[in-house]
Amino acid sequence: MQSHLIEPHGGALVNLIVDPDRAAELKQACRDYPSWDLTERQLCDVELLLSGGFSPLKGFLGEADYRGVCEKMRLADGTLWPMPIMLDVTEELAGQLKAGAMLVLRDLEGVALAVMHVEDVWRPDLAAEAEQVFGSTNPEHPGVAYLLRQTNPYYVGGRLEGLTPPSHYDFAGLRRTPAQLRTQFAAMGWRRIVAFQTRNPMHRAHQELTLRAARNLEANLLIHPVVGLTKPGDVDHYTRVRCYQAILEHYPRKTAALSLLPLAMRMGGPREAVWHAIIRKNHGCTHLIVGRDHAGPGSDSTGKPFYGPYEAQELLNQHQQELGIEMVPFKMMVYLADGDRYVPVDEVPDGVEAKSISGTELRQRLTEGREMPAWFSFPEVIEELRRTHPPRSKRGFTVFFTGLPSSGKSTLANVLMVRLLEMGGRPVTLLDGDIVRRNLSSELGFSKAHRDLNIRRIGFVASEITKNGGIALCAPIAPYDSVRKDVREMIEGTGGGFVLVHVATPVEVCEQRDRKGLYAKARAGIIKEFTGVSDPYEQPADAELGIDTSDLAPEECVQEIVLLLEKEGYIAAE
Ligand code: PPS
Repeated sequence: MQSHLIEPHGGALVNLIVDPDRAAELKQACRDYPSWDLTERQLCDVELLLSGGFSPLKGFLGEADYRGVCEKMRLADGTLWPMPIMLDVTEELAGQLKAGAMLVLRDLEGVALAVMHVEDVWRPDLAAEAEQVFGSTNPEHPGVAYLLRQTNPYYVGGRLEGLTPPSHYDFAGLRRTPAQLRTQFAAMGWRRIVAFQTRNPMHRAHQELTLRAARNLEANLLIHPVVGLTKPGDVDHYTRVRCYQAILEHYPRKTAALSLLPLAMRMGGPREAVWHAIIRKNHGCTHLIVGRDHAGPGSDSTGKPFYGPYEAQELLNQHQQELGIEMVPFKMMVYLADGDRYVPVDEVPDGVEAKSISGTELRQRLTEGREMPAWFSFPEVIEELRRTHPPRSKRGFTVFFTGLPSSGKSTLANVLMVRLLEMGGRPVTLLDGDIVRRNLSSELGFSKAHRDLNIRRIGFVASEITKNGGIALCAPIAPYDSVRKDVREMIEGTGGGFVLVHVATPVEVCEQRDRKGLYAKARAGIIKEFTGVSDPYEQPADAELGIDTSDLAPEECVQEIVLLLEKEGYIAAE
């Protein structure tokens, strides 16, 4: 029944899940084997190894295959394979393993997913790998950053026997393995299938483009979005899947299908495009749409793109004959008001104005709660995006006060809390220095390590509050710049706002106030490591606002903060 479908890469679809008897035998034996808790990236890789999405691979690469892939994009037997699929482990575990050992691979909850027959254990040169695979060692490239900062120092290669695929509780009905998709295609009589790879929400331009591709090729369409790991900062997959489900209704009936791919992208541009083609071939697709800067990480901080806009198309073009899956190259689609239609950018008639909205502009419009033109997207898609990306005035935010003891942090935080509660709308939580020390950090002292830990705890709680749409007001001393920056990153990463207020009252004024009598004790040497007297305070250079409370009433200071929050859109008229 499946004979009319395209052959998998290497000729046969790999299925590493063993039969129940062997699984029972292995599970018993697992108790005596060393085990490894898979990282998120490794979990994605294991899933596609077990299901045959990475056919012909039968496990994580050994050293000879690894070298071949890095240097020549080929496995040791000559098969084209562009991306190293590696199991990186700690030095400690590597020390317990040698060829012939068995290693249990477990998911985040400790469930044994597979057993590896260890063939190779070695320490790779990760910088050299970055250069060979990504053409760069610049950590602004997310694939490079992962290699240089998050990858464990040893690689272990070997064949896998799969016990069970990783479990997913989200959109289970939409996650189809290569075998399931192939069965589905065969049952529907689909033989020419064009795949669309995406990590973004789809709008009208994408729908027009995929429709065109399918029509021109007289093929069916598989929308095959990545829901494993994509580029940091991307729209979460829950939102995206709801958008894809909505857009599916805009294709002629029974011509398009949606399936989710648990891939961990590397943002490897050209090599990644070849990899994507192999994966789609394994899933039964005959064609893959490849656009401008396919799977590219964009540009570095100097504005230089990591890859040329059509480099991915060029590399795949060189290999498509060998692979047998065809590339459908496409240019960016733009909107022509005249005729209410989308055309490829190189087909825009002279003198006609073409429109498009970039991802950055879309995010900006959502943040500001601005209107979205009907030509750009479908109302259901916009509604989904608005639900998860409300305007700033409806998102959570944190105001983080920092300053010397007795500088006025707590007073300002308390007055600001009252003002925000009077306005209403969002819940407000005060994480004052003393309150936190009593409830969250009662065992901590005032060494640098303890202060940093204290601030990280405050940052964690504030980021949870912010993520869930609330307002967190933090008022610790937070004397160290680097941990303040980490907290900013953590909170901004939730999509909420972060406003750093430096309460810059001079130390002489603070000491004169000495509300708790602690400066006096510090001068007398009774309290050690006292900020401003015998311990450092690093002035922030990145504060959104600096306030010297020496000659201002608290209400006046807070008014400045409120005005800033209004200006930045955190608070707005209903
Ligand atoms: S930190 O550095 O951010 O962890 O400090 P924080 O948790 O905000 O400190 C809270 C209050 O502890 C009192 N206190 C001290 N401060 C600084 N240094 C030393 N050694 C110290 N010992 C006790 C101090 O009153 C801080 O409160 P504020 O409101 O800043 O005066």
